[in-house]
Amino acid sequence: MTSKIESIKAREILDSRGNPTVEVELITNFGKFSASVPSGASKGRDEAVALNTKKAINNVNKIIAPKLKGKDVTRQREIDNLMIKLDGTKNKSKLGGNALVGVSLAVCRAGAKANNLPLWKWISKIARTQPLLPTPCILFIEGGLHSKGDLGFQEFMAYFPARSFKEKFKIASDIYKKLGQALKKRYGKRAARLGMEGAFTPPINKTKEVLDLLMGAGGNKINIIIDAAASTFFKKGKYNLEKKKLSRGELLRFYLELCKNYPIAALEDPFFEEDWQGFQQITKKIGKKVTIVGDDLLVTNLRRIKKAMEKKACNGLILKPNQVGTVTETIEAAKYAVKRKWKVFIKHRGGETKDDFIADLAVGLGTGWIMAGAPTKIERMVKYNRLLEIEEELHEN
Ligand code: 2PG
Ligand code: MG
Repeated sequence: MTSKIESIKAREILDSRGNPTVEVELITNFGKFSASVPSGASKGRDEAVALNTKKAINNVNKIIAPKLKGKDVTRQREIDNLMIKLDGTKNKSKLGGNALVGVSLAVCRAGAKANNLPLWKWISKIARTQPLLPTPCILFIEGGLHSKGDLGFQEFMAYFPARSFKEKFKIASDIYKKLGQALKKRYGKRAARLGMEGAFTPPINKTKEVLDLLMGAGGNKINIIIDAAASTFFKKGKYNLEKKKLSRGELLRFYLELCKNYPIAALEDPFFEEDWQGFQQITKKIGKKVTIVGDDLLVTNLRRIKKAMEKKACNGLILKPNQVGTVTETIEAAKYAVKRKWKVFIKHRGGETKDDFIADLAVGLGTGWIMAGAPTKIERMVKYNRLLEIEEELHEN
């Protein structure tokens, strides 16, 4: 049986921030498949362009849909390449990264069904990768653009060693609750305020204070990951942090001290996305011990990943399908990085939907890591819950 696209229709829905976003519905001769598109609050400049939602929807319905009609959904690469060509720009600014990625994810879901495979297995088949359950890096505290407070760094995550995904997730969510209680004791009602991705946003502006609180709740098995999202506090050549204006060298020293005193496993975006020297210096100093991860720096873009490798600017990659626009390009970026011994973290966005594609993506690519926010809000939980389900599927296999 061939598995053909009969029609594609995009519509506007609202994401977790209440902002309009794209949902794609793809109809085939064997069923209906959908996907919805997340969006970032702290975006990298080189990300695939998210067009105004109405424009993106119009591009799916009027330009992409007619071209894909009759195409075989199992030909992911062909379909993605066709969309990339149709768009024709370097950053998907003509049709919109948000238009392309919605269609690409829906096609992938349909391709899995056509092969009667769970999505993660289909992804591992087209990517030629070994499936593996990821370790969840759970979000505990939010600052930066993700909260209303004065905390400079955007995210404080942590992971805990255990034998299964289920256990790792359970330990982390218990600690999340424990931290919540400690914060309530200390700050009362103000501690209940949650950030964009469901983590706590206590009235603290000192990084070290946050780390001490995390250590108190997390115990000695904790491994901390900080997403500084430094582009968001870089202004006029200085890093504005904790009421000080720091030079690159001063910020570097601050990181070195933090890494000396706390069990920090990785630092995401420690410098502004064009501060290549900052990235190079920190990777040289502590890259062997602490993974230096590029998110805004790399935007899941092979061109920037290659540049970062050449410059030895980092040794970890944040992977987000909507930063680049298609499943095929996402797979390429991940494989390129893994092959060169980088750590690859599959990650959600600030604005999310009920779409759980990244859970299957993480397992299918088998890179070992996922970041999907705090264990609270439903748009984050669907990803973790899907991983619990996949863990069972894997054991049954
Ligand atoms: C990040 C992401 C996700 P945003 O910087 O890693 O947490 O944030 O989606 O807001 O760009
Ligand atoms: Mg980031």
